[in-house]
Amino acid sequence: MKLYYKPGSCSLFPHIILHETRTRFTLEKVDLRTKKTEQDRDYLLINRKGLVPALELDDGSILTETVAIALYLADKAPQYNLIAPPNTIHHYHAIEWLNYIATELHKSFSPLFRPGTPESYKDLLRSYLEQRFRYINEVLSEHDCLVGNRFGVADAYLYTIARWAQALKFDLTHFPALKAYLERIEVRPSVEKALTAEGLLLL
Ligand SMILES: N[C@@H](CCC(=O)N[C@@H](CS)C(=O)NCC(=O)O)C(=O)O
Repeated sequence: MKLYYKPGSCSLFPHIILHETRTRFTLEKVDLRTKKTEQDRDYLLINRKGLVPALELDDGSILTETVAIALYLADKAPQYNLIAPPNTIHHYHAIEWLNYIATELHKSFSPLFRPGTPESYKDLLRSYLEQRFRYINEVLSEHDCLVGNRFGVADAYLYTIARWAQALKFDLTHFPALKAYLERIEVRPSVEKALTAEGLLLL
């Protein structure tokens, strides 16, 4: 398999899951501005959406969308227990978190990285995101992980997106349980390997 990625972007989430599931894969970096890959290929011919991540499967087909890729990898390697089996309530709680992170966090962060976003809208987004982090901090002050007290797909997604809070200088000192959680996740070998491959620093 091959993961098309941009360092530090949401593609870090499936990158972590590739390591968690001991999947054999290669990486190809994408310049999202020029839509060229590091092998000088037109990325729009690989993923017409022009977004990372994209996963090239061994049959050459392409799977896109962070959550779909992560669930595909987790389902292919159930022995690593990255999501509870279907028909258990923990399975649906994992999906509940994935959806929350995608819609409430991921897509609220995106405009903060765009140079054209008006400052007043950025302020609104920052306070919206802080409310979400307050809720997550409350949950994590009672639980070590998001679902069933074991690391799973939702934790890899939350770690990936919460890194952006650090990059954008959100003050996480108000959220000690979240901070401690991110530090616990960061020392997982899968996370360390993905960060190293993407040239990223620890939080
Ligand atoms: N719904 C997509 C969103 C992916 C996404 O937002 N990717 C960003 C990086 S985190 C991107 O490629 N942005 C490039 C652009 O907006 O041109 C998913 O979950 O995979």
